[in-house]
Amino acid sequence: MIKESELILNKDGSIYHLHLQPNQIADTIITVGDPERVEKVTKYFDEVEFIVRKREFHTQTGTYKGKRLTVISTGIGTDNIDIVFNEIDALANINLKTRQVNKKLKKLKFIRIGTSGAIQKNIPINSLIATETAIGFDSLLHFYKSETIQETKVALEVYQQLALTNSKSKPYVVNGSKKLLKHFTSSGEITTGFTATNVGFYAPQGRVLRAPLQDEKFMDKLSNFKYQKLKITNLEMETSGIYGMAKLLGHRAISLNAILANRITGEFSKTPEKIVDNLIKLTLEKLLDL
Ligand code: R1P
Repeated sequence: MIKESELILNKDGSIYHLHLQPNQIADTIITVGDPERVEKVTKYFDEVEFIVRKREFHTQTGTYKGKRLTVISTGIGTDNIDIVFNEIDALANINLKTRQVNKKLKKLKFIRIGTSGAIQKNIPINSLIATETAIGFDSLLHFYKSETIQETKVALEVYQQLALTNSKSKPYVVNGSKKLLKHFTSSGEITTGFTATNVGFYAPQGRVLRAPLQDEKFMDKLSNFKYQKLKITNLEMETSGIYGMAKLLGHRAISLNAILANRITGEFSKTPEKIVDNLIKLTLEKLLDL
């Protein structure tokens, strides 16, 4: 039995941060960063069963062309991913009344519809990338017993080649679902990528407004990193956590990125809403035959 202090429920029996009940989540879950993006997905639904909002977590469950889907905003960062994945998994796999883990575990599908910046010159803005492998410069996964789900060889290579001076935590590397990757990339609109995740938007992604960087070469090292055929394609703030938590808990996940910026050429999309909308429509259609 999981203690009240560990599995926290609200007065209405819903899970602590997300404020959701077990029957309110579908088996396929779309995660978005921005709470405002939830409606940009569900406006294409046949119907929305309900809307729940708490902090940065905005959830809507409904059907798209007859398929039941949940769309949830995670806010920014892998710290939020820790909460969203543990609480959604609890809704699916823990009996909240008896506080016991269910004997038969559900395997959910998670699809991130996110935005990101490319770190290779040849990746155009307004293109779409599905992450095959994620490298986490955040430390989330290190707090879980997770060695067996990590790609430790690649992580060691990153650690050695980058010779990080700006982080005390070692990077970790996790793969997404091969099946979902194939499904989303087979028709060619979305290319395959190797995504780096970090803990902030400015210095952790090499941006300087006024505060100087501890390691000015960090971005160069990231974009020049090479392991066999792997080059890091893009940088954002959630994918490593999503892949790590999904794998740990026995779910499938894929991260789809609308490339809004190219950090090497310095360009930013003139039509960010349009490219995100394209990714939303493409994702919804592709989910129908999954
Ligand atoms: C930063 O602006 C945010 O945008 C990206 C980053 O991962 C970070 O969450 O993704 P989303 O647009 O999905 O939030």
